[in-house]
Amino acid sequence: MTIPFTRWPEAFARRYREKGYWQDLPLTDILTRHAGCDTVAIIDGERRYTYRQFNQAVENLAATFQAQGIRRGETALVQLGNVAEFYITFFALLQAGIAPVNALFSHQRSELNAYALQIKPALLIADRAHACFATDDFLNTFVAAHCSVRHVLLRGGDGEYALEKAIDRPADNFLANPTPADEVAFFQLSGGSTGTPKLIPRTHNDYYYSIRRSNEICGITADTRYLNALPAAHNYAMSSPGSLGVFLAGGCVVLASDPSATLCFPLIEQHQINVTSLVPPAVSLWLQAIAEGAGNSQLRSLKLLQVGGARLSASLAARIPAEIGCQLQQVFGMAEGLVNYTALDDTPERIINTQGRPMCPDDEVWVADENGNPLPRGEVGRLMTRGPYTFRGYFNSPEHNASAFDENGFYCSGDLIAIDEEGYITVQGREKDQINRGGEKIAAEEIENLLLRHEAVIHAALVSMEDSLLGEKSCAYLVVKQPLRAVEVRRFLREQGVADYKLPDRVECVEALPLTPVGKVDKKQLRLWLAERARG
Ligand code: AMP
Ligand code: DBH
Repeated sequence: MTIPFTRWPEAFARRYREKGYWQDLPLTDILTRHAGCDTVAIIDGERRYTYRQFNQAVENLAATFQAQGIRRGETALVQLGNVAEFYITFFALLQAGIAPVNALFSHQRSELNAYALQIKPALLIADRAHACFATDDFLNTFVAAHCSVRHVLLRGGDGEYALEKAIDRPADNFLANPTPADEVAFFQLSGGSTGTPKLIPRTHNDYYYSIRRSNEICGITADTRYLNALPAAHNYAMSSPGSLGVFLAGGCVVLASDPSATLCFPLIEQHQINVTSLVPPAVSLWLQAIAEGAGNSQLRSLKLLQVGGARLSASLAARIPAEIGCQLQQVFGMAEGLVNYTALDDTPERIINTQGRPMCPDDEVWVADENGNPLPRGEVGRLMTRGPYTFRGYFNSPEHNASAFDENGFYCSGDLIAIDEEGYITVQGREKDQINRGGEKIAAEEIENLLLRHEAVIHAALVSMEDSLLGEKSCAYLVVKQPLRAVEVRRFLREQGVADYKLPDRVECVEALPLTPVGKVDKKQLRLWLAERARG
């Protein structure tokens, strides 16, 4: 059984192999290469796993999957937070050739159902600590609705359902059986701009390259002590270079459940963390905590702070070296592939003002005008890209792919960028119908569709509004049959089972939505209204 996906054309695959980007190794090699190593790989609260223990745990769990009769080429839906079991499960599934979708821990019923509908998982792995799985109600409904699901393992569960038990049970008969390196290893999540959350097939070859190259650029070694405070399942925290990069180098990953200063500062001091990654709002909160008295003395070991996921203002960027006392690296990436970094030896001016350069010499990036024609260097337009770790199509989405890619296989990310003479990119805006709420992406259409399910809602449009901390928040413009309060709207959406970060921060009921000349909702006009209101 193989998972269907859009492959790179043969000539590209050959070139990517010849140039050494694709090495035909499974992602599990990241771990098995350290199988005999007794240094600490993961610190999760009081728990520590050496690489040897980590490998053993992975083998035990993979053997369970095999004993359960789950075959290579099947899929799993996984929802685990920032816990050691997230990585153990990830590698165990890959060892058994099972491709996971790693839902974010903030996701709820709506997202979980949407993913399951697409991949038809044989296996569900989740956490009793998550509201959806605290009782069996949703679990029973989910298993009844998705008849592909044959097995369930729950962290914090009991009896045959216990994930921990499967991890501790010594493996007999385990035989590594990952999918071939040029097949799908797992699915990454797209922030999306469409009604249903989209899945991104990632192969061993392309993802392994992305991680290996990130390590070179970011200087990750066996001495790296990385604090993972972003959602573990997020592409940034997994691969840029993220925890997988640190495992590849044989370093140590310390887990934090959130990026708050109160949690992270003591962890940095206690574990002598030297690298971590944040989104811009977390940087603001760290700077505020330092200014309000925490100081930066707990952060002395920190050498490198990566910031990405959303636009970092130059003024915030400039404060990092002085006030946090470490080097800044900007990261502009996407779960679809392309990752850009400022280099560690770039000038401060570059590091503060740009989002870096594509990490691979064979990343092809250009800027298109609205008709798809190339623009001269320096001009602002649509980001178009293809390369050895940029996907060629969303899973099972021929219609959306037809508009997301041009005829030469270039992916249009929906970002508006400019590229300077030296190839440095600045992100100038966005064309896709998405809200970037401090790095958490909201597809407007997904929420609009849910809002339209409300009996009082006639029309709905979700737009971004400026926010000093998060960069953007969301506002729902509604045309309604009877007045609706924001709390009612949020409660309704919560009942539909969507993640909290997708709930509108503000709700405006209006007589009618403004339309463009062709009759589409004029979101530019709505954002203008919001800006005018904000100015008072
Ligand atoms: P996703 O498709 O959910 O992986 O989100 C990727 C998107 O996040 C990019 O296309 C950008 O819109 C945004 N993004 C990521 N990093 C940055 C950054 N450093 N600056 C501005 N936008 C960013
Ligand atoms: O926002 C992102 O998706 C992102 C940001 C930085 C990403 O996927 C990445 C680095 O790899």
